[in-house]
Amino acid sequence: MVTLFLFMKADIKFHTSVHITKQLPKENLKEIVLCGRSNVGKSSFINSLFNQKNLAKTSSHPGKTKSINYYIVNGNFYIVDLPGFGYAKVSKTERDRWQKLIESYFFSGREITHAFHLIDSRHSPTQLDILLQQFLLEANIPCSIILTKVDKLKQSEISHSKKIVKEYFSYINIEDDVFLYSSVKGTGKKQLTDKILRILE
Ligand SMILES: Nc1nc2c(ncn2[C@@H]2O[C@H](COP(=O)(O)OP(=O)(O)OP(=O)(O)O)[C@@H](O)[C@H]2O)c(=O)[nH]1
Ligand SMILES: [Mg+2]
Repeated sequence: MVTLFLFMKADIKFHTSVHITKQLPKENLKEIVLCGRSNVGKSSFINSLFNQKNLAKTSSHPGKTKSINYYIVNGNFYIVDLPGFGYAKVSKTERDRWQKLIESYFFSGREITHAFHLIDSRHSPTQLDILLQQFLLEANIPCSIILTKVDKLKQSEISHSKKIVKEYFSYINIEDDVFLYSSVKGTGKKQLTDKILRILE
């Protein structure tokens, strides 16, 4: 059994950026993918979980990550940062390009071992979050939800946020597959590290 130590010492490196599907890596390693709306904190999640400062580029302006970014951990598995969706200001051409890229990624027959669907804990899931969930179910990709930015909420609001997730996605197991996270405070790091280790077993 790999221990928590693995993550503290994890050797994570940027691997490649994918703008069109033929750029997808040839190596067939397990992939753990981060998806969700723009600005929910996907790139910040990578930096904080792996104790990095600026490995994944983050921004307070939505739409920062525009390509599928692959990171390789201990030469052993990929963490995949998907560009966020639902950012109103992108052009239709850009949105269409995004949709095509994401769809072809999920249907590329890659070894997508698990998807983490990140949702800002301050907001209810949107129509696009619901679509993403349907999509992951159809593609048969195991999924957990991460409620992000919990440092911005009071305890009662966090409980409410969990309740909302349960209402929207009743099939998700709250105990095993809903996580609270704060990249700022480090909340949830241990739980997520343990989860990833279980996924990789
Ligand atoms: N308070 C707080 N802010 C956070 C947290 N995580 C991310 N942020 C902030 O939220 C903003 C967006 O973070 P990103 O990590 O760039 O979000 P993203 O989901 O990768 O966004 P796209 O690349 O546009 O899809 C940045 O200003 C971050 O500093 C958190 O846990 N707490
Ligand atoms: Mg990003």
